Amino acid sequence: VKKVVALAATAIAALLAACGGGDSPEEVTVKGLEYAYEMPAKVDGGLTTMTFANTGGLPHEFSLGKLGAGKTEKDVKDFVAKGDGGEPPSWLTDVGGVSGLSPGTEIGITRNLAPGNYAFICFLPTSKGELHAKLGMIKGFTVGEDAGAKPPKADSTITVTDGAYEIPPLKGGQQTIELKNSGKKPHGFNLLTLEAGKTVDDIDSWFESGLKGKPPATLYGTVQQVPPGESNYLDIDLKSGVEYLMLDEGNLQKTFTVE
Ligand SMILES: [Cu+2]
Repeated sequence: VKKVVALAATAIAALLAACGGGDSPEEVTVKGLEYAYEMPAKVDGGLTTMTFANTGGLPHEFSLGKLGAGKTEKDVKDFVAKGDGGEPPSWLTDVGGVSGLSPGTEIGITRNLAPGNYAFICFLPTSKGELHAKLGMIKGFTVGEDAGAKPPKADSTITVTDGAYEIPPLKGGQQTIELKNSGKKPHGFNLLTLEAGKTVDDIDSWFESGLKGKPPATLYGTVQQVPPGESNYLDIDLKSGVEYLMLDEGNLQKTFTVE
């Protein structure tokens, strides 16, 4: 009997190790809809897992700005309300959030966040050309001290260098993918699927038109910017047999078909 108990204890220890130990990151959900974000006012610092869900009927993005000392959501709202298209103020730093997510899509991102005040901002336009941000899609939140969470265990790794994406064979289903930037510059990991016969140029035209008409792609957001030498972790349900496209602001791109 003792031996069985010992074996069970070993199995549990192995299982915990496989899950990244007892220090898995805090999980919070950030919903985007017309025209608001729904999320907690405070999250853990260090590695945090955010589930991004577009629960609305239009595409939404989750651009992330870190605010300087003493700045709050109201300061971001005042800046956006001015709407002069000028450079962002020095106290607002773009730290790369999640790019456009199509309605009904959901992904998770685990990343490191330093303590301080932040804001999600949606710069996508309505069909009338108004920024969603001006209609309410600005949400300030506070990141606390580093809670010491450990990175999740990734099922596979997508690496970007300054010249290309390296994407291993990927299987369908819910999984965790490490998004690793081995380059010397920041790089994005924008994931999408194109509609039949559509190209990246059609996506550019669609954005330039203010997202008018039938979308040429389904957008899975992912991350706008991973700093050099760092990793983010993507939780996603990949569909077998589907061709996906990974984009970095149009400079780097790679298609891959899920097994
Ligand atoms: Cu939006």
